[in-house]
Amino acid sequence: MLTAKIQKELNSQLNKELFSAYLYMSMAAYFQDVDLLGFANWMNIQVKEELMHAEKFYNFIHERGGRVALEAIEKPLTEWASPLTAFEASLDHEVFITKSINELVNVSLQESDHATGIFLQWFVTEQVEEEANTTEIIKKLKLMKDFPGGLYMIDKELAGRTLVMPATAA
Ligand code: OFO
Repeated sequence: MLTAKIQKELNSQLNKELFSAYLYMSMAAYFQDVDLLGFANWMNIQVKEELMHAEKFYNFIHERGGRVALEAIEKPLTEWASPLTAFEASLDHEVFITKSINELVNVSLQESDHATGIFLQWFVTEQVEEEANTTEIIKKLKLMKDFPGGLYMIDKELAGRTLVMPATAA
């Protein structure tokens, strides 16, 4: 059984995961608009991953006898000055999500809800990967900044990203 506090926090994180999907869908649309289809592909895969994150929270709340209560999803930005700016915004968002997951772990400890704590460990690990993946692309974008055709090389590489289903997906 979930305490009211944990249920509220889990629902709030579910909303943040849905916003993540919304934000990355907006970034995918931006990349599509500027004909960077590999970047758009990468972001579209990210959307699917975020929806899986949201689904994990949705399923866990129900599994614990709680009640999912969906809230309004914030409107994301629709334009970025450059691919680098978009990826920097993506990293900022992932850092925000990492902080939010860490705070949720703290709340689960305060409430002595160890089942929620164990559930959240998957997300603690996932956030390391989320930040690393985005940081790697930012590094490449900076490295290739003055190299003619560099952006298209990265675009070609990002076109190859496919959805990897996590073994522990709920
Ligand atoms: Fe991008 O990890 Fe969920 O939000």
